[in-house]
Amino acid sequence: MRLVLSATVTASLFALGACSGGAPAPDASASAAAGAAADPLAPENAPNVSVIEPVIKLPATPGSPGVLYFTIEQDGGKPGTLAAVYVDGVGRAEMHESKTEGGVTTMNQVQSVLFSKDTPAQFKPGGLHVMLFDVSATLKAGKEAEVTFTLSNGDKVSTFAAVEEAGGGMAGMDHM
Ligand SMILES: [Cu+2]
Repeated sequence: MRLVLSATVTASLFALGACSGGAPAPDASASAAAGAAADPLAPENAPNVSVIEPVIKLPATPGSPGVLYFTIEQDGGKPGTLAAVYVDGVGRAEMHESKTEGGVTTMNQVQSVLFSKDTPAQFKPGGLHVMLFDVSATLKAGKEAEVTFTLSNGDKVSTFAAVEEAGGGMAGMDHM
């Protein structure tokens, strides 16, 4: 199954089915973002955007997905829109949202997530999370992996996430 992802950022949540889709990674070729000509030693991180406590949970079993949790907030200025996440050593990272209704938990892919100073976006168990497919064996517990967050305006924020063992539970389901 191939999911066709619209490039239109509507800040809506799109229900694109569960995690089993074999969709290719969204086009991440926009790495040549404009305005990157400043001090080469300075990080090119977007101003006023903070990523707090990024943590990668490794797959419970090899080949199953891992998951990334964090909180992202805008410290000032206009609210931001998170549009894509890239994790070094991971084949594909998708933003998902878990919901439980009537005892049934479903997980949908989301295309963008709004965040602001007053309303940070919290990616945590039971809600928003970033699902990590094709996790390389180079990611090991106790180490760090570089994570890059791309906003809808092209700004990026790069940081390092702690890598931890899976929390147990059913393979690939423990993040729900
Ligand atoms: Cu998921």
